[in-house]
Amino acid sequence: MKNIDPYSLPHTVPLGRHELPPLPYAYNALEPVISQMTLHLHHDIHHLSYVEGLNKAELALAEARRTENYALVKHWERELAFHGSGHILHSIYWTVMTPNSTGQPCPETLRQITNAFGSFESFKAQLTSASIAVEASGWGILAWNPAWGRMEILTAEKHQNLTQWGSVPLLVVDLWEHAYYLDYQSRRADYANAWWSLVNWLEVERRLNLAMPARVPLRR
Ligand code: MN3
Repeated sequence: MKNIDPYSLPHTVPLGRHELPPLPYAYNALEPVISQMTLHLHHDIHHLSYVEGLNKAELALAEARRTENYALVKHWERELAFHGSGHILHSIYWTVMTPNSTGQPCPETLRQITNAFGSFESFKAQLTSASIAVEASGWGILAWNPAWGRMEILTAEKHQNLTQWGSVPLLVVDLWEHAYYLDYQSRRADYANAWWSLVNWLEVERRLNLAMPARVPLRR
């Protein structure tokens, strides 16, 4: 397998080089709904700490690969997911707000909302209820599910839950006990190592080619 230099790939955010995107409006633009003080703290301090934490995690994992020392891999994968999801979700949050809202969805959005939820009113009621009910570091999310070809309302109770929102799975390995226990019992590592001989790399390549054009860069 050839060595990939992430610094030379176009359209790639190099490892450890995520940046805080500026707000697309003035800090006082969303008043009185959201105050200038809130936006300053939320954007300049909270979002920045996600960006810094993400960069730190990426560089720590690069160092782990270089030194082949994975002793802290669980910690850094958690950091990667927590800060990565925080950076992605906040970047989207800023851009889906505006002081000049038209107050109603555009035609295709409305068509998809109606298709998925029956009506705009039902959609709004479900998203509002779900957002109010969500616990902890939570988000209400309207998402496009490419597997089913329609919108879905989802919530993230802990936005890290070991994912980065918007990522498209290319290759997955099931590590629930039901996947290996009859064959390997408690020897999960044996299963995880043996599993590699089963991978359908042609399918992974097909999924990669479908996913790559779908890249939606975070606005700057
Ligand atoms: Mn926040």
